[in-house]
Amino acid sequence: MTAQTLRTTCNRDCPDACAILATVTDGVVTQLRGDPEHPVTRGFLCFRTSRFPEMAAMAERIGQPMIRRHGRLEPATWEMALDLIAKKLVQVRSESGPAAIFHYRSGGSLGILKHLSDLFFDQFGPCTGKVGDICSGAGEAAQMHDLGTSDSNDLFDLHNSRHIVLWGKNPVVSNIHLVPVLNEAKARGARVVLIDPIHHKSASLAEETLVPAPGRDFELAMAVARCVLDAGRVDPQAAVYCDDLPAFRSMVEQRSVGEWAHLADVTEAQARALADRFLDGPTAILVGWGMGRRQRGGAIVRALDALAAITGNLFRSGGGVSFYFRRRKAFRAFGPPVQHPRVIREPLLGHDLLAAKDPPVRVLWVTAGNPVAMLPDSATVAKAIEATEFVVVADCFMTDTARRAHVVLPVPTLLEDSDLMGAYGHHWLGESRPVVPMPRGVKHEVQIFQELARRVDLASFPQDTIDNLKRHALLDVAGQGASLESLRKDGAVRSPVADPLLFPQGRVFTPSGRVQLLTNAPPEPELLQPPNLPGASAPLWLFSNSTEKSQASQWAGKGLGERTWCIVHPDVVPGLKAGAPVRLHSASGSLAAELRLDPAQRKDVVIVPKGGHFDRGQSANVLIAARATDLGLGAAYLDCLVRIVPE
Ligand SMILES: Nc1nc2c(c(=O)[nH]1)N[C@H]1C(S)=C(S)[C@@H](COP(=O)(O)OP(=O)(O)OC[C@H]3O[C@@H](n4cnc5c(=O)[nH]c(N)nc54)[C@H](O)[C@@H]3O)O[C@H]1N2
Ligand SMILES: Nc1nc2c(c(=O)[nH]1)N[C@H]1C(S)=C(S)[C@@H](COP(=O)(O)OP(=O)(O)OC[C@H]3O[C@@H](n4cnc5c(=O)[nH]c(N)nc54)[C@H](O)[C@@H]3O)O[C@H]1N2
Ligand code: SF4
Ligand SMILES: [Mo]
Repeated sequence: MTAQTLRTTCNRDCPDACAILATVTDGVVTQLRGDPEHPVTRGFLCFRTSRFPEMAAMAERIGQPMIRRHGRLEPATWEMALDLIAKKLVQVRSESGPAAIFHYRSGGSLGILKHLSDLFFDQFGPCTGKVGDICSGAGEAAQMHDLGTSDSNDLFDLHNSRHIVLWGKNPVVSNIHLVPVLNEAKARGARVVLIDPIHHKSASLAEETLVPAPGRDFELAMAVARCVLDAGRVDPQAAVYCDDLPAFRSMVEQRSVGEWAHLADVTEAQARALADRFLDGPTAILVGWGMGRRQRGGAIVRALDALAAITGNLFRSGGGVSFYFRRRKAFRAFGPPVQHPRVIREPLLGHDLLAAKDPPVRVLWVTAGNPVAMLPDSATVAKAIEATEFVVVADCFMTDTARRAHVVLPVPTLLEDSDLMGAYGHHWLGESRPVVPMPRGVKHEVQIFQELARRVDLASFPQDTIDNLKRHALLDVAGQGASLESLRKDGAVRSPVADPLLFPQGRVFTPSGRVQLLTNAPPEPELLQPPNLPGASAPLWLFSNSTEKSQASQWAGKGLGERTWCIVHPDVVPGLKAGAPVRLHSASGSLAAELRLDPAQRKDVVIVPKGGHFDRGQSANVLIAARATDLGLGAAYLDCLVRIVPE
């Protein structure tokens, strides 16, 4: 028996980008551990990756290309699959123009080489592309507008915080390597507060938890701002580094602290205590993802930017308003920004795909995503994909989307991949390298596009080796300690282009150099009422939150039996017992679930897991209407009302 330890970097859509140590015994991965030397990974991995081999064994791995014949997907050779695709791409481009081809890439792997698929379709077309970002669109757009960037101070600057506000964030589940940093900050005296309408595991990290009404964070931020204004404690420099302070002030002064707090469904005392934190030493806001996934999501994040600015916390060590770490900043792009002849809005993908005319979308290429399960209004997404003439899906596993493809192309898993990774939860860069070879029938995506490029005579598409493509991506930072060789030697390197403090000069990166404060309260969200069937509960806000054991739709559903589950306060469904079969109804659809009860939850919410599979009847997205956020074309997943009916 020969055991070796090999290194790689996790490529999942997760803030942590962990450094993995894989023990490989006789060619088989026998253990996955976090690298103890990596400053953020610290020797541990999450459940879903430490158990990867057994989870992968349960999922339906795609081991060779498949082509649909007579309505069924059947095994095929790479020659056949790539010849067929090349012929179709060229034919559709010449008959209908490149806009008839739509390339959709999601975050199944965050490797930078995955962007070569964008380059291929740009050079071949340019083709139709997606706009918006269902994940972080609203929050990023808000910060770009206010601050000219969406990035963060160094993660370990949290050691200098007096208060840390986890605003709509559940690190124990979805950003687990933040937890040790929070614990260290606490040991140095930091005090953590959590603001979330849902009671979850991260409450154990906080000395205080605020449980506002869903989507009312704007009002809560206004209550805090009003306390700061009334106390005359606005940072004396704020008028210099912010635009529109007087207009911001008049917006805040439209209501009293008590009125704003009432709208947010917190007590006035809670709002005042939160304001006191912002005025008591450096306070960092860690902005989570949930409240940005609402129609007012952009305005909510803008309100948090404003709070950090007026309280003087934006530029201070231990402060800041951190939503994202710019994970691609260190990497040189493979081509100029893509100019699409037409765009499909990601949050409205089903609708836009069906509505596309002159030309219609005839070819759809999906990579690193499962839009049928994960985009809002899944039923329409499924219908639109089924109505498309030719669909190619590149994935490692059989998904709801792959099942609807005409050609399925198998790609490596995170243990077989070779790529470069930045992180959106810290500033370290890492390399992923195969710890086991990919199965014989599988191809690296770069190789797929290189082979296709040769078939469609795309001479400009890079035919370099993967290592050389990595070297290209690192050209701007290689001379500053982040060469491919250093990444290999050291396991991970801190990005040389990330300053310890995001705004070291005390100026933001907007065109005026000043923070753009929001000046108007956002309009009320439009909520679609669920049908009031006999025996139905009152309308409840639907939360479809991350769960520890699954990554979006990957591994979701395993061990769930026939039904997914939903959690409510017992008073929501008087007389019903845990385990009872129920059905959730929204204005868009219905979902069967098993009831779970939790007296710690608000009485106006219901929680289901994010990521349930569509074909198993477990996707929360059948309930969720496709609507965009106010900024950044995010998806308003969480502005969804449902009622529960016993089955
Ligand atoms: N285990 C696991 N980890 C993951 C993922 C996963 O699927 N599983 N997904 C990854 C991805 S794609 C991303 S983008 C990230 C983040 O992944 P997300 O799926 O966004 O993470 P969640 O943990 O669901 O965090 C959202 C939080 O926002 C809260 N929230 C919702 N609405 C509101 C509101 O109106 N106000 C406030 N204050 N809070 C609100 C929710 O209750 C929840 O606690 O995590 C990544 N990490
Ligand atoms: N209801 C609800 N819906 C949500 C959310 C929510 O909170 N609630 N969260 C949203 C968020 S934050 C996100 S980011 C999206 C996530 O949505 P998706 O990005 O569609 O997420 P996954 O289901 O993880 O699909 C990724 C796919 O990529 C595949 N994959 C893995 N590695 C590779 C690779 O190297 N190459 C290729 N080609 N494929 C690979 C995986 O097997 C998987 O099938 O879902 C969104 N949808
Ligand atoms: S999914 Fe996230 S937490 Fe888990 S190993 Fe990968 S990067 Fe780390
Ligand atoms: Mo995401």
